[in-house]
Amino acid sequence: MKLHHVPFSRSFRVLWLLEELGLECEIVPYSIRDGSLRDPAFLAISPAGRVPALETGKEVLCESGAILQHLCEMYPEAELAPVPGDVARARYLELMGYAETMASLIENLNMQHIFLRDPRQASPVVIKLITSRLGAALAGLETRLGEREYLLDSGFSAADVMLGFNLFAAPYYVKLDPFEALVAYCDRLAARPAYQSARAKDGKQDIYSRDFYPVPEA
Ligand SMILES: N[C@@H](CCC(=O)N[C@@H](CS)C(=O)NCC(=O)O)C(=O)O
Repeated sequence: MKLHHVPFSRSFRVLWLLEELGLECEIVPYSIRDGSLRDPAFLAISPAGRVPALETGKEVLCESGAILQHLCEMYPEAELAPVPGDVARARYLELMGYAETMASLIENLNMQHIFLRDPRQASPVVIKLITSRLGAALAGLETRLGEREYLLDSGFSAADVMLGFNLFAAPYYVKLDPFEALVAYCDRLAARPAYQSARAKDGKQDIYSRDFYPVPEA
């Protein structure tokens, strides 16, 4: 398999799940800054110019949630996704979708704080609104996690990979300290050997140059 990958982006979810499954893949690295995601050769692989894109040997797949789900179905013995009919399935599907609700907020904040060519075009009002929505999404996750070790009662799953990835990016915009369950959960995720080997393969991120981006004064 071949993973088209930007360090510290959603393609990390695929890298991490592959490690959880003990599967090898070749990593093709890109930068989000150098135009390589708009290169016609990459657009032929990923028409929207987004990562992840995974070449499985049979087909090319985009969309991190779909890729994770597909891999879980290809390797059911790993039990990383509740199968149809399992009582945990509905919550699992909800959490997989929730992860993208949250990731799209982070992506919008990345755009406002970091990627606008002219930073004067950023809108403090929009940043305030999106940051508050991200805080609300984190609060919802804190409630879901409660006393649980992982998001599903059945234990670690691909939903933890989807949402866990977000939790390492969200603190650039919202401090996690008030979310005690999430802070402990992040520590648990970071201690997983598969997470650590995925981080070792991830590459150096060139998205964030500061530890925290506060909401600017309106
Ligand atoms: N819903 C898609 C979103 C993919 C996506 O937007 N990836 C970002 C990186 S996190 C990207 O490739 N951005 C490049 C761009 O927008 O130019 C997924 O989960 O794979």
